[in-house]
Amino acid sequence: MTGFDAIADQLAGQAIELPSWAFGNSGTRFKVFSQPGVPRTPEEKIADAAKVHELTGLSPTVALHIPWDKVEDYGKLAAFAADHGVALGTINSNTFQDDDYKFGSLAHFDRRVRDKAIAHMHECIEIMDATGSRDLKIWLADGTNYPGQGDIRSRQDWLADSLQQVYARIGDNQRLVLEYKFFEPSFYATDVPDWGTSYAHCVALGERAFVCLDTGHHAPGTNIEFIVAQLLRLGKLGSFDFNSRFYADDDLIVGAADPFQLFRILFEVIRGGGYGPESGVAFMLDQCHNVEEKIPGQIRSVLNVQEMTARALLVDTEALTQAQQAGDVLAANQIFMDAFYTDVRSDLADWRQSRGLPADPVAAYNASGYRDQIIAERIGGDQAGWGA
Ligand code: AOS
Ligand code: ZN
Ligand code: ZN
Repeated sequence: MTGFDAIADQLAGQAIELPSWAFGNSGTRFKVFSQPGVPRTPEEKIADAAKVHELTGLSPTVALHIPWDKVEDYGKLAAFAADHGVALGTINSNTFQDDDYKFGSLAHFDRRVRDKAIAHMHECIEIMDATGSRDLKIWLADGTNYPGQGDIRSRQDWLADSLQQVYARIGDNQRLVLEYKFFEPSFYATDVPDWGTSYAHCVALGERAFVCLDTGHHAPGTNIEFIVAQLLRLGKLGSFDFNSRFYADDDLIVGAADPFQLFRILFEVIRGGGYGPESGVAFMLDQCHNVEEKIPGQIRSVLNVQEMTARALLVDTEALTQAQQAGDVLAANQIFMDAFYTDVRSDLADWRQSRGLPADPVAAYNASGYRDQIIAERIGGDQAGWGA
């Protein structure tokens, strides 16, 4: 077997977690645009995510965000998700939309505020116990805007201490994943700016702490696939927040701005043993759909990841190693590019049909009647937390 047939089986286990917030109204700091039919409740967000999974077979879990997805009974919410053919995934904490967090949360100079943020993380872990979720994701808005504003060294110590207290409650089958971002909402210094800082804290915490890599959180020109290779080598790559960007944290459809970068990242994921359910590396989307429709936007996103995964699996690694070790620069580059330029779309359409899935999931969504149904049923849809 060669070509697509040789890699087809490896596509079967692919799972890409959808963010509940992708289905709500969202926007920029300039304007939140509302769309008809958007979910009014966490249940309706889950139903939309389940529709994406039904049509693609690619997204068996949904990430929640607390408090945006707050409900009385999380066990019941997990049962609701199961009834719709999906499970609840990563629990995303929120320590950035409260006046108390103006100067930070886990890295704040005031113990009272740190304790409040730690208590929120503990609440998220209790929710994980109820939902059966594995991962607590921590992204911190902590940082400073002006030189001298804060003691950046002490803030690392406060952060380390706070994280320790959060980690102490992480169960044996649970994980803490710490996301980094080098800017925004603080612009002079953020307290977890880069993979190295996240890695240092995770190593200090222990074996159930991992780094979360959001593809939109790096300076332009950063070689993200190198970070992937390094974190996999160190055994500390926990998860991806996939999206794409032209400028900064644009949160656009993954693979839309730079499919070649996505291909290069996925090649290193596969090369480093980070692909597949056993690897412990979670693929998630962290996106908002401000001007395009949300459900087809999510369908397009998971298909983009699948497409670049297929192309990355197609790299002839044996020939590549030979060319690399012979010092044949151009041959090695050509082998790599040959896989990238392989159009796998019709093979993937056949592959989907052979598994009882629609060949074209976006067309199937358009023909499904689901859009009309939710527009008719959902009057007064909620906006996602972003832009709230
Ligand atoms: C913020 O920039 C981060 O990407 C977060 O991962 C995320 O968008 C937010 O915490 C929603 O969960
Ligand atoms: Zn993110
Ligand atoms: Zn982000």
